Amino acid sequence: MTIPDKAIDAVIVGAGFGGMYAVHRLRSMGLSVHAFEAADDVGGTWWWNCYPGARCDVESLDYCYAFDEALLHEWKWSERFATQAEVLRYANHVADRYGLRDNFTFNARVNGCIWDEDAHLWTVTTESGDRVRARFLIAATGCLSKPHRPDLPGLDDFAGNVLFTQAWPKEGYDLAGKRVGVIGTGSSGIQSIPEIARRAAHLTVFQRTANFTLPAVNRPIFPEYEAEIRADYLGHRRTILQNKAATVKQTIAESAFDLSDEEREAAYEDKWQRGGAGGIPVLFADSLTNPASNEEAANFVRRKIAEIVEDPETAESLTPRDHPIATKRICLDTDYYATFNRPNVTLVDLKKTPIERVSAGAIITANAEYPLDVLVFATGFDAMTGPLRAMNVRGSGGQALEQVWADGPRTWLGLMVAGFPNLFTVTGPGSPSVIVNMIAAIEQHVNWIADLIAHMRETGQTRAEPQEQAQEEWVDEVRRVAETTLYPLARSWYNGDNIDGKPRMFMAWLGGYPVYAQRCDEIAAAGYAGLELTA
Ligand code: NA7
Repeated sequence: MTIPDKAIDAVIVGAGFGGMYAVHRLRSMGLSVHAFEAADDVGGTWWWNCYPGARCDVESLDYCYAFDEALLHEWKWSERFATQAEVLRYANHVADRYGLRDNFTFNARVNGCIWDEDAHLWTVTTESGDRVRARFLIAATGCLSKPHRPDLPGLDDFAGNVLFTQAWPKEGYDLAGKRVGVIGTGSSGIQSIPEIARRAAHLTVFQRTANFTLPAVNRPIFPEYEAEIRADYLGHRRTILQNKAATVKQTIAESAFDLSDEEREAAYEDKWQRGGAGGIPVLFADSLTNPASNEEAANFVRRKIAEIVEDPETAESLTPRDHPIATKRICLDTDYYATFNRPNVTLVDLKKTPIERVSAGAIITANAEYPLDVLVFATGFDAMTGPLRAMNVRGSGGQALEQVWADGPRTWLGLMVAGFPNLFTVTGPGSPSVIVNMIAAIEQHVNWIADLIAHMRETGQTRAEPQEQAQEEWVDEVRRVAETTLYPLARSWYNGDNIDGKPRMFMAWLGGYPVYAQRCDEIAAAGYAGLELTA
């Protein structure tokens, strides 16, 4: 699309599910919109993260838009947990169906956003020199889109190929006959390791922290279950939106100790056999608040690791002991622990023998050298704040978001930021975002933003900024809710721990989707209490 010369209503950043829906929703209201995307097509995280084994960990029937019932019904998912390729096909289908690409400039990375206080307009520029002026700026930049790539000593000397799960070659990469090293055992590592092990001559996994992962038990969707949902798909959606994670409810009792030892063990076993992420850690409502309850779930998984992994030393290294289960994002896998029984797989426990350096053909640790042809980084992201800070946003009085957030992100509802009028952060820090079904969170945010913009147009307002006091209260509430849980006990990207120098702060709302959505609705119904609306 040609970039408009005249000021438009809204500029949207990102062509993931957030940006796509924002374009559709605002355009349907008759607004003029233009959107930028760094990649060459739609899909966001599903465009970039195309490593072997990449898969959604929310059930397909719930990981989709619900804004159009016809769309819900016409798209058929083939598996319980969709592959990256299938989710990307879905994103493309949506883009085609609603003509969304018409409003996008692709291969355009936003590198500057400046607020003009006199005109009440944002000026947004890209690395390639595009420039748009717009009343509203909608950052749909995703929570996990700025990669974290650790700089290992000697990495530049490595003569083999260096790959990143987050930017896997689109044309694929033939691992056959190769000696591969994977650094990182978060979700991306845990999903890709079994696949890489099947293809490579040898795989060496460099693990810094053992992580909890549960069997996905991926399979075709049971036809009776699908038929039941499709009989009233929107009703099903309304039902799951009443649950904390905006997915199907798994909790069976308030406390792990409401059941006898035998009953509890049987319940964990049942969930383990059925699979899925929302199982074992949320089976009991107190799993993430009561350390003893959490330890029951953690010990169950630890026993499973000991049963599956044949070599006791490898099993022990794979056993997480430094954080409560699910306080680092729980992973879903297919054959992860069993992969370490393969003769072509070696686990290197970096807690015992840290990486010293990389040479032309190997990774060298404190006591061994591991020859490699390919090095894969599955080392995560500068989560939540990284993508927003990278846009170089300057608000009222020229203040930089980077500076304002130097001690951690401060937002109102995870949606807006004091000092940055008319800026909206879809699934921003301080909202449920990564803790819940992301597509549900995206739709709720975009709908709220669209309703506010409609209200401003009706009432002739051109500037919206949260009051400092309202923002501080929200930041405080997010912190207080987090402190009632076990989440702050883990060193994780939820807390900013994975990036050197990043301030420690729990970055998501843990009070659950329904409470959050209700709060947003009440604020809107009260004429946007907490927001300063001016003309
Ligand atoms: P994660 O979950 O942040 O995992 C990154 C992994 O990389 C984790 O095991 C890290 O160990 C490890 N890591 C990071 N830096 C290093 C260095 N320097 N040396 C060794 N190991 C390192 O990212 P993912 O991409 O797997 O998953 C992110 C989300 O994407 C996921 O939760 C899903 O929502 C989708 P650490 O634990 O920090 O010791």
